Amino acid sequence: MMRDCLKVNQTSITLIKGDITKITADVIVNAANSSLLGGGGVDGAIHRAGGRSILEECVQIRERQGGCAVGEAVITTAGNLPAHHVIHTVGPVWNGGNQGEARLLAGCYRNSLSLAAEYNAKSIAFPNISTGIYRFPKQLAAEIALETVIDYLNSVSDQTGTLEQVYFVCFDDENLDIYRNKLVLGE
Ligand code: AR6
Repeated sequence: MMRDCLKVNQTSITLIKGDITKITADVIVNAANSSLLGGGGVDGAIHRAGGRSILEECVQIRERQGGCAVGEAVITTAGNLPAHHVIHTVGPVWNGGNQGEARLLAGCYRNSLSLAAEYNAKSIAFPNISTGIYRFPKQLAAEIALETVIDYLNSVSDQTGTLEQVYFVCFDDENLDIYRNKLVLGE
């Protein structure tokens, strides 16, 4: 596993190459869909490795609020995973860029961070939301992810923020290279 790191106030942003289901963190984030009932990609991997208790809580959330809107986030147990909680957020499907995709993707990161803060999470791990099945261009997605997380960390720096670690977990080499360039070069 290789790592690159950037510090924003009290919080380290760390790049990890690998499988998010293996990460020990207070929260891992799932790139879900609005149904919350699972799917392929990282969503499928999280439900497979985490077991039925995650799906059971997703079903309860569906009954309460009818799923999860694009850009929003909900939280469940992490079941059998090493993480404590899973935050399920729904990224936008890329449709050319004029359908609010950038704003919605930023919402995924921001809403996941504030939900994690409500649970006093010290660490959170993000996958590269929307850059798989939902076809969001990886370069732009990485810019939005990093900018949104850094802006969030700067905006909460004077409050009692407990977040110590943000991990970006890159599964594919293309995303890893993009994030590494941005973190190391500070682009
Ligand atoms: N750990 C970390 N990242 C992963 C893993 C993993 N185990 N597996 C894949 N990735 P995707 P989306 C990366 O398609 O584009 C599902 O069916 C992958 O390389 O998982 O937001 C949902 O139910 C890519 O960079 O999510 C939705 O219907 C990133 O995760 C839909 O896909 C996101 O790819 C969501 O599409």
